Amino acid sequence: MLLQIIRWSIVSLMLSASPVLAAPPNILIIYTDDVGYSDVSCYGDGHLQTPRIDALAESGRRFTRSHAASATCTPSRFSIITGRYPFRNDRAEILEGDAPLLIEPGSLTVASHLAAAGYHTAVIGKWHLGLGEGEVDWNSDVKPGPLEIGFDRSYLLPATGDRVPCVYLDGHRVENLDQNDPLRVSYDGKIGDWPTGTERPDLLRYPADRQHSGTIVNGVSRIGWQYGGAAALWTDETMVDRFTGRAIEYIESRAATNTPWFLFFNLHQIHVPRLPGEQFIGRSGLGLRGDAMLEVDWSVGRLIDALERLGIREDTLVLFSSDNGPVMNDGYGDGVLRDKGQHDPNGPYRGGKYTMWEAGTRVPFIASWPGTIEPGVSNALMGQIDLLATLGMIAEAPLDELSLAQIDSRDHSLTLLGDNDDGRTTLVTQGVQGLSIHHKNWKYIAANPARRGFANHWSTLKHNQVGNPLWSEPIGPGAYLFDLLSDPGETENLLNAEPEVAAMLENLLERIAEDPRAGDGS
Ligand code: NG6
Ligand code: CA
Repeated sequence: MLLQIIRWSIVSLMLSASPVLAAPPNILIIYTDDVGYSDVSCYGDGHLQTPRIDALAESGRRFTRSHAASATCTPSRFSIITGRYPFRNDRAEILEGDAPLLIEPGSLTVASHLAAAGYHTAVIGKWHLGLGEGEVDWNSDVKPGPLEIGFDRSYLLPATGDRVPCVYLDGHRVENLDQNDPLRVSYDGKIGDWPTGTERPDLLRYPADRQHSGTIVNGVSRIGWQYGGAAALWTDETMVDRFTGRAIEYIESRAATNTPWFLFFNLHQIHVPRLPGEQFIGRSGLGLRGDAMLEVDWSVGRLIDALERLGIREDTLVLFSSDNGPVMNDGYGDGVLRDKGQHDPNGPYRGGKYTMWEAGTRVPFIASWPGTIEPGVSNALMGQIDLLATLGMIAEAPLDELSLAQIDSRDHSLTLLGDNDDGRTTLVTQGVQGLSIHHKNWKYIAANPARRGFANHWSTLKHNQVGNPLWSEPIGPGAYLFDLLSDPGETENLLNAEPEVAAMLENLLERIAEDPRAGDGS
């Protein structure tokens, strides 16, 4: 820690003659949805090409051993924003579209911390961290939300694309809402007279499972029921363009000021429903999922072009990652399994979204800051959990000891910026069935997850009736131990061969669950 502080003080001193470079960088996090390890071509198998993301990686540091905090969205986002492992909050599970805000206003967040350090802060895109305090009235101010936990600006998709309400939220207000056509939302049962997927399958572009057979919007039935707010409905096909446009407008508006900015940019691609813009349909040759990935690449390219056009590329740290691993069938019969060709989004890793297998959380992670980060590849163990402390350090606002004692986030700025290759020694991740822990070359998947309150989402997910095979591979009831160095595909369970290691990791996991200070500071 001390070292980092000294490092930054020296950098500030050395650069004090050059105000542009001396300033902490702008920070852009491009956070994608359900993008697997191998969906980006510089991590991949060559079947799906993402040239603009590859170029970003070539301009910076590409991490091969980096993990989201969880194999699903809400918990991963929770951990980026709060710096706390999601299992510390009982509600940090996949939220419905009318769930209350998960993060306490006034608590430490990456946005509030960077704001206190002098940053202007914004979140654009998918939120899925709840809004309001329960019983949200979508026709008046929807709050508390991001603006109450440290963001200065917000433009959101409230939950997921497959959940109602299918509207954008601009600050506290539903965008384009006609007050004479009030928006109503329910997760308890049908409301209003808009048709549902169950009633009118003939209106659907593609079939849906029971869970996704609620209100039909734009030819797709969603989870939950919505009625009213017709003028405010989104069009899925223009969502990426809409978010990217809003992000560029935000960056342009901030470029005119002297204040650094932080933009948490959350694309909904390539989550279901996969409805990419017309110009991408058929372009990947790998079905809608591949086409959606090309749209992600296009969005990344537009953002980088904007930074270059504004002359702030070298003043901006750009991070690219995903909230969890890949999934094929996730509620809709959109043909992606049939159309995927030779492309394997997992790379060499087992499992996928929802699971504690490696592909559940091991995702692409790229850090690019031309002129500061030397291009290269790092095999250091990294976790999104560390972004709060790491970005705090990069913003020249290291977290104090009191905050660090209460959260799991730790400063790994030296590894992020390429000054060392240390990363973490220990990292906890989770899937819907429970917790796992990485420690050096080992990975331990804990047994009996129910004891940690994960008795879970599994029951809902089982109802997924669309297509085969299953959405991903469930974990068996017992514990697992793998040596990822020799067995990255998690094929050989060493639990019985290495009982001391397993006991040590079970114990370490228990201690971290009790107290963040037992987690990894190195
Ligand atoms: C699940 C949905 C799935 C997806 C997921 C959230 C069912 C059967 N499945 O509950 O389709 O919406 O939630 O994905 O309802 S995430 O990436 O936002 O975590
Ligand atoms: Ca996701």
